[in-house]
Amino acid sequence: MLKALLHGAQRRLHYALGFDNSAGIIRNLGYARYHRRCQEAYASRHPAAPTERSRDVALAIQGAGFHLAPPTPEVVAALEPIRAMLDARLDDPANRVPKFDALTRYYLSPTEFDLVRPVLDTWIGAAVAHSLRSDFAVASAYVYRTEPSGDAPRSSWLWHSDEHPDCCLKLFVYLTDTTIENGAMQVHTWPSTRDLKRRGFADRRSVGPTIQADLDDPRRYVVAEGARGSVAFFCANAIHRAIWPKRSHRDLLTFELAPCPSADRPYLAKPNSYWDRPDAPATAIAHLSQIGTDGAS
Ligand SMILES: O=C(O)CCC(=O)C(=O)O
Repeated sequence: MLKALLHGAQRRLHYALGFDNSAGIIRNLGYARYHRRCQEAYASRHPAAPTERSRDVALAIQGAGFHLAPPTPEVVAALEPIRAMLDARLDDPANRVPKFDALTRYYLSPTEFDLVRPVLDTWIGAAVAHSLRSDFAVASAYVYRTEPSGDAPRSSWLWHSDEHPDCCLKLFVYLTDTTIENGAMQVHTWPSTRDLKRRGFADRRSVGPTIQADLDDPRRYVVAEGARGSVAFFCANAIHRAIWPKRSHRDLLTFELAPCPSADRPYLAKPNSYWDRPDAPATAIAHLSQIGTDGAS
């Protein structure tokens, strides 16, 4: 009980200081320092001026923490050659997540990521770089399927913030047409998220009735519906939740991205542990360049 109260107070202090996560003040200053270093390296390479689309995406992410771009022929064409490979991973029962009855998730190997990389090399990568004002590394890439489930909401199915470094971005590339019926994600954009965090939202498992009513108020959140090939750009510290499909299923190709000092968009294949230290990208990049891009040592 005391532990939960202290945890909530600690989170609220971070939010009051203007951070969108509660990873620790020293650590947040480290993330900011690291991001600045990446931005300086990017500026020194004199990147091309942003296109209108990149500028729109950057402004939307900064203002709302979330932007859903409709499908473009370029992204749909980049998905076509990898579709069978991704479907095979999603159809494979070995990739079902044991603690959920209706969730499949598969992290791409470095070799598979190389096949998927052209998706990021479309305007998507330019929009991300412009949003971060830096180049980026791909911390992880995975395919993800949700199907109708009898599970009560828990984990990602409760309103939550991922508590990632503020400079990181998540991307969902829609592999199926996605509506509320097949489990479109729901997101509170920055104004609502920051209001809820400032008023005390801290722990997905312990939410007071007033904040719960505002979390559940459909006038306050966005339902991320879009056709196949849509791209959701998303700061995962914005409060969001997954929804079990009522029928059919929803498939996503997900990328977790972080600023990077080099321009080669390395694939770190490091779910979770990657986020612990702001210097980890530089270390991992040096390591990757020693061992080669297939990850074999
Ligand atoms: O599946 C979804 O719609 C959301 C998943 C989620 O909560 C996350 O990626 O952080």
